[in-house]
Amino acid sequence: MNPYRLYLVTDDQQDLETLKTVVTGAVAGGVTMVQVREKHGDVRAFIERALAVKSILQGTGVPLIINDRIDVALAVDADGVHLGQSDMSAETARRLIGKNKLLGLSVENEQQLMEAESLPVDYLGLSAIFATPTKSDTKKEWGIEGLRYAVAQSSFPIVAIGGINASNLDDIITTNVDGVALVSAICHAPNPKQAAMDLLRQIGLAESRR
Ligand code: TZP
Ligand code: MG
Repeated sequence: MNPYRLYLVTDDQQDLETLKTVVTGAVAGGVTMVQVREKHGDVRAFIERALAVKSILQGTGVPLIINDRIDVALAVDADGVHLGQSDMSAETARRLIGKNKLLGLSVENEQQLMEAESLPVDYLGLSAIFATPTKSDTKKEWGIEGLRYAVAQSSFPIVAIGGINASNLDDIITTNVDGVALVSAICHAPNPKQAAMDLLRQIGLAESRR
């Protein structure tokens, strides 16, 4: 199974109970990977939230990925880590987590996309496809044509992130991208399970047309 197909990234603005409700629903709805992303809390809170998500994912086959922090990933024995360009280098991260864990890297421009070719990563996150209120420090947006170019150029699986929702998902899928990562389209949906089911159905239909 392609683990990147529908990749939930958690919203660090949501409290622990909401986080658990969202992840439980999203997993029931079929998300294929979950990243715990924390930008404001302290490391103890990060670990607590990661462990809560880990226990929801237990036995589902859905991998748990930790954003930015190798120490948190190791502490909770996550399935992988997702690095940004200003986090620890991919080489160092790989040495610390070993070869059996997933390592993702965000790339924000063409130069980073090319440099990633020689790095020991498993997949790339194309950040950001569209401007999004969820992350205010994104630089330029790849757009659909930038995403199409990156998918064609890269030898790694590509995950699109940033501003993706039902209204632009069909266009995203036409680029042959390996997966989509979303925060608000699932975390802020009135029913995260239904949202995940609807998004997966839409992905399946769009894939069958490409
Ligand atoms: N990295 C690039 S954009 C983004 C991250 C974490 C936020 C995506 O959130 P949303 O709500 O799916 O646009
Ligand atoms: Mg990061």
